[in-house]
Formats: sequence, C-alpha cells, structure tokens
Amino acid sequence: MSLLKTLGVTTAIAAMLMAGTAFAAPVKIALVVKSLGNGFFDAANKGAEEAAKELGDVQIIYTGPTKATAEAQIEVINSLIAQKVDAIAISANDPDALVPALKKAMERGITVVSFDSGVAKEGRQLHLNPSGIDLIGDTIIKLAADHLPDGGDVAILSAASTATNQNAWIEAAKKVLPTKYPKIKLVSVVYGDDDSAKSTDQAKGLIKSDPNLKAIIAPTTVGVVAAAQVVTDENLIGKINVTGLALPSEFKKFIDNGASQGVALWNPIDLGYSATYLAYDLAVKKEKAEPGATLSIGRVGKVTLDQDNSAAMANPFVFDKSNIEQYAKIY
Ligand code: RAM
Repeated sequence: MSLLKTLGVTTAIAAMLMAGTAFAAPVKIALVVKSLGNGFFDAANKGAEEAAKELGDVQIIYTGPTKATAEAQIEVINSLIAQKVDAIAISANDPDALVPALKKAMERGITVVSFDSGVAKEGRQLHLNPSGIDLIGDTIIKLAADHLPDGGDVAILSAASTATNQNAWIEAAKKVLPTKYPKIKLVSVVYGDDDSAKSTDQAKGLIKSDPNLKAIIAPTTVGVVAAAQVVTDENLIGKINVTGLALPSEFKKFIDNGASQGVALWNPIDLGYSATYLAYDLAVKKEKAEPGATLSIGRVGKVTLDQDNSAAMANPFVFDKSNIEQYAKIY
C-alpha cells in the first residue's frame, strides 16, 4: 500500500472514530450542589434527570460535598475536571472562592454555569436565578409582616454565611425594611450552614436571646424546617411564626400544626431542569452566553441574559393552609 493510501485510510478511520465518539458518548453534565442530603437539591436533580431524558444523550452526575462549604466544593470541582466532564452546573457556597477552580475547568473546555446560588462573573459562563433577588428579599419579610399588624422583633436564620443567594436576599430584605415595613425590627441574622443540627442550635439561640421574638425568617429549606421543629418542641406555636423558603413536601406538617402561617418557594424541579438545559446547549455549542441573548429552556420557555450574563426565572409561590397539600405531592 502506498504511503498516501495508508495515510488516507488512517485519516478516514480517525474521522470515523471521532464521529463515533461525538455521537455515541453522552454529554456528561455534573450538577454540583451546596451539599448532599438536601431535599431541595434532590428535587432539582429530578429536573436535571428529566432534561437529560428529553435531550437524549446526557449523563447527569449529581454530586456535592457533605458539608456546605466552598473548600469542599473545590475538591468536587477538581475531581470533575480530572474526570473530564463536559459541563458543570453549580450552586455555590461562596461567590469568589470557587472562581480559580472553575476558571481552570473552563480553560480545559468544560462549560460552567451556576444556578440557584451564583458564582462571580469570571468563574462561570452564565448564572440562573430562580427568581428576582429583590422580589425574594421583599417576599421573605412580607411573609412575616403580613401576620404582624402591630410589628415586632424578627430574626433571620440563614444558610452558610458565605452563600451567594441567601446573602443577596438578606441585603434586599434589609433595603426594603425601613420604608415598606417600618414596624418590623430585624434583631439578628444567624447562620445554620444548611445543616440541620447547627440550624436547630441557632434557632434555639435566637429564641433564648429575645423573649419578644415574633417571627423567625429562614430563607433556606433546611433552616426553616429546623426552626419550625424547635418552635413546635418548645410549645411556642402561636407565639413565634416560622417563615421563609420551604419545600412543601418537607414543611407541610408545620403549616398543619400552626408553627408556620405560610412560606414561599419556586419550583426546584424546573430550576434543575433549566440549569441542565442551559449547560447542555452551551456545551454542545447550540447557544452562546452573552448579554442580551435569549436562550430556550425546553418546556420551561425562555430566559434572557442581562449585562452580567445572569437571568431570573419565575416569581416565587406562597404556600399556606389553602394550597400546601397539593404542592407537597410534587416537591
Ligand atoms: C436551601 C439552599 C438553597 C436555597 C433553598 C431555598 O435548600 O440553601 O440554595 O435556594 O434553601
């Protein structure tokens, strides 16, 4: 066989193999969450799996650390880089600390998007917020204020002290407090790290330190359950209203027993579905993340990226006695 012919055959085989790889191998998308064992992220993973099924050639790697810290997430990211995943969709425990690891991922050709809790602009291609930050900030205060016509002391039990999303919502809440809710006094903000035991201790501490406390606002699905359990156990139902952001399936019992008058959230399944869809479209180069771009997200519709390549989905829903049962069956 002449050299030319040999080269031709080799090239043809290489091309066939490459085409084979491109079509046969699934697109590996890692859904990296703040911490495992959190029902909110399990629901988001359901949505990710739904998107994967719809897209056809996607493998979801649902992963995250056991504790909601940035250091632990960096380890997860480094291992995903070594595994050569195609995309990472991450909910961040810190906006800045993850940037170097995620930059490294992008330099290796891995698509990086953040969802739920964002990464600073340099560390991701786009960020997907579940809803508008100001709207969530206002909603969490309103949920407490609506049941306090005479005002009173409220406290916030948050997730990790570095969590991008909770910190942004708390800032937004503080902004509207003096003008929209002048009779509501925010006495303290504490952090339970999305850890059930720590959140329980923090809720107990809030109650102990302020005998006039009227509401605990926990903008975290983990913290809100812990706080409502403490209020129930300490026979404070009717005295302290627990509110914030809660997963209906986990929280229904506290609406039923009166520890809470109502909570809010968005659909976490849709959030995971959308994050996966966007990560896929960027990874296969179907879409480009740039300011002003309108991106399709399957059955959820479309989002438009702002100047920071961020987008927000729908308004939060409020759950109370009238509707929680119906939502608790879904997520
Ligand atoms: C917890 C997490 C998550 C947040 C929800 C509301 O599960 O902190 O990031 O979006 O609460």
